[in-house]
Amino acid sequence: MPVQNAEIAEMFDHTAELLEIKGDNPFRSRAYRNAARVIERLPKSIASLLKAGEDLSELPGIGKDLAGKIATIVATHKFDVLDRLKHELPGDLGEIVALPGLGPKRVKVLYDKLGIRSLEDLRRAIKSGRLRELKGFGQKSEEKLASALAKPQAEKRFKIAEAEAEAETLLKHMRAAGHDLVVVAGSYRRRRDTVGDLDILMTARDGTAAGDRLANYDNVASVLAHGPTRTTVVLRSHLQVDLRVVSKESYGAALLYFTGSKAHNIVLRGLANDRGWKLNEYGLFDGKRRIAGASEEEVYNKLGLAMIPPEMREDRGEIALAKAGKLPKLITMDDIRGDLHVHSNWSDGTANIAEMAAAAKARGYAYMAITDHSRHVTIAHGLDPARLARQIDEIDRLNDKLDGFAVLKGSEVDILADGSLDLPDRVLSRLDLVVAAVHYKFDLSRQGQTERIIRAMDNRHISIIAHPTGRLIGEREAFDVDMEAVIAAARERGCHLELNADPVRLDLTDIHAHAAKSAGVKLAISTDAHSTSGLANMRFGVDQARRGWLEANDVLNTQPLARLRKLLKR
Ligand code: DGT
Ligand code: CA
Ligand code: CA
Repeated sequence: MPVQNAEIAEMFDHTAELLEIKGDNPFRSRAYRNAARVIERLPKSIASLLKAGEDLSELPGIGKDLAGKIATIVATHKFDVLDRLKHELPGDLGEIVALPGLGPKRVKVLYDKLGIRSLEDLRRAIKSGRLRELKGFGQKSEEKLASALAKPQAEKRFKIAEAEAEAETLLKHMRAAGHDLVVVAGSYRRRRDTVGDLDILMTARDGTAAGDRLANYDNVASVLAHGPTRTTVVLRSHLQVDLRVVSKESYGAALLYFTGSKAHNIVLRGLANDRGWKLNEYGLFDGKRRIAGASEEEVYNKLGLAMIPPEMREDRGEIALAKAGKLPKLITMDDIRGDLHVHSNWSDGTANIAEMAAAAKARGYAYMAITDHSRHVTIAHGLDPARLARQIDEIDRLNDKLDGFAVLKGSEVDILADGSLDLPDRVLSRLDLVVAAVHYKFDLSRQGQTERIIRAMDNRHISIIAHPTGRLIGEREAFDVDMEAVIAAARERGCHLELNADPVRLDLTDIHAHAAKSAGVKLAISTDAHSTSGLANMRFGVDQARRGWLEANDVLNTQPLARLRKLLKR
C-alpha cells in the first residue's frame, strides 16, 4: 500500500524536530520542514506522482537530494535518516517539543541535563522539583508545563488535501473487494477545510468481511473496534476512520445522517417530528413503516425540501432556502475559466511562464495571470521594476504565439507595513491586474492591520487582495483584521478579494466568502500555484466557495476574458 503524503510530511517534521534538538545545522531542519509543508498541500499523492514518472525535484522546496529520499520512503516505507535520529535520541521528544514554552533548544537542555525523553520523565522531574532548579526554567515554567501536562491533548485535525490523499487509496482498497457503494461522509463530504476523522459508509452483504477488509488494510496502525456493522481504525498517519456498513434500503438515510452536520440533522429531525414522523440513520418512518431512506433526495423531498448540497449542510439558513425552492446554484469546477494568482520561476515558482501557460491551457482555461512576487520578498527573488519590465516583454512575446489563451501580466505586490505598495504606480499601471498581499508584520493591532489593507485598496491599480487573513492551517493563525470592514471597503472601491485555493491557506473562510457574496464583492478563486501541479488545487477553492454559497457569477475567474478585463479596471 503506498505511503501517504501525510506520513511523509510527518516523517520530515519529526526529522526536523530531532535535528533541532540535536543542535544540527538549522538549514537542514528548515529544508525538511519546508518539504513537509509542500508535500501536505499537494493535490495528488506522492506515490501516484512517482508512478506517473513525474520528477519530484521540480516541486518547490524539493531538490534532487530530498526527491531521492522521498522515492526511497515510498519504496521502503522507511526513512533511514529519521530511524538513525530516533536511535540517537530515543523516547518521545516530539511530544515534549509540542508543549507550550518548549522549543527544540529547551528540550535539548531537558534531555542533556535531566535525561528527560518522555512526557512521563517530565512529569517525574516536575514532581521531584528537579525541573525548577534547572537554569532557564524556574517556577513559572514548571507551573505552565504542569498545567499543560494535566490537559487532555487537543484533537489533531487533518487538512482536506491530506485527508483526500488518504481517502482515495482507502476507497480503492475497499472497492477492490467488489463492494457496490463505498463513500466518505462527514465533514469530508461537506468539504470542510479540515476534518477530524473519516466517516466511511458502505453497503455490503457481509458486514464482518467488510470490517475485516478495513482492519487488514496496510495503512492501519491500530484497530479500535471491530464488529458486523461498525469498525474503527487509526491509520499510520493518526487519521481515524469509522466504517459503517448499512443496508441498501437505509443507504440514503445513513448517508444523510453521517454526512451531518449534526446541527443540520437536528433541524431535519425536527421537521420529521412536526409531521409525526421519525428520522434516523435507518430511514424516515411513519410509525413502523419506512417511507423514505434509500436515497438522500427521497428523504429531503418527503420533508418538503429540495436536495441540499453537502457543502451547505451547516444550519446556516439552507433549510429555509430549500423549503422555498430558492437554493443557490453553487459554482462548480466547470465554471472556472482561469487562474488569477500564479507564480513562475521569475520568483519562487519552479516552472517557466510558457510551461505554466501550457498547463493552464491543458486544464481547459482561457486565461491565467502571472503574479510573481515584488522586490520586498527577497527570499522569493521578488521582481524589481526593471525585471518586471522584462517579464512584461516576455509575456507579450508569448501571447503573440498563443492561440485561444491569454497570459495576463500581473504582480503579487507586497503591502508594506504602512499600507503603501512595494512597486511604484507607473509600473503597476502597465499590468493587467495587481494582486496585493501582506507577507510580514502579521502582529499589527486589529485596527492597524485593517487600516493597512484598506489603505492598500485605496490605490486604484489594486484589483485583488490575496489571501486576506494570512493563515496557514495548523501552522499560523490568521492575523487580526476586521474582515467586515475590509469587505465593505472593497465594495466601495470596486476591489476584489481572493479565496486562496491552496489547501493550507483556504482564506477567505466559508463564512467570509459568504459575507463577501452578500455584500456584492466578487471573489477570485486562485491557486497561488508555484508549480504546474499546484494548478490542480483549484478544486479545494471551489469546494470552499460552495461552502460559502457562491454561484458562478459571484466569482471573477468564471467570467469570459473581455468581461473579466472590465471588472479588473476600477
Ligand atoms: P469532524 O470529523 O470533526 O471533522 O466532523 P464530522 O461532521 O465529520 O463529525 P463526526 O465525525 O463526529 O460525525 C459524522 C457525522 O455523524 C456528523 O457530521 C453528524 C453525524 N453525527 C455524529 N454524532 C451525532 C449526533 O450525536 N447526533 C446527530 N444528529 N448526528 C450525529
Ligand atoms: Ca468525521
Ligand atoms: Ca466520526
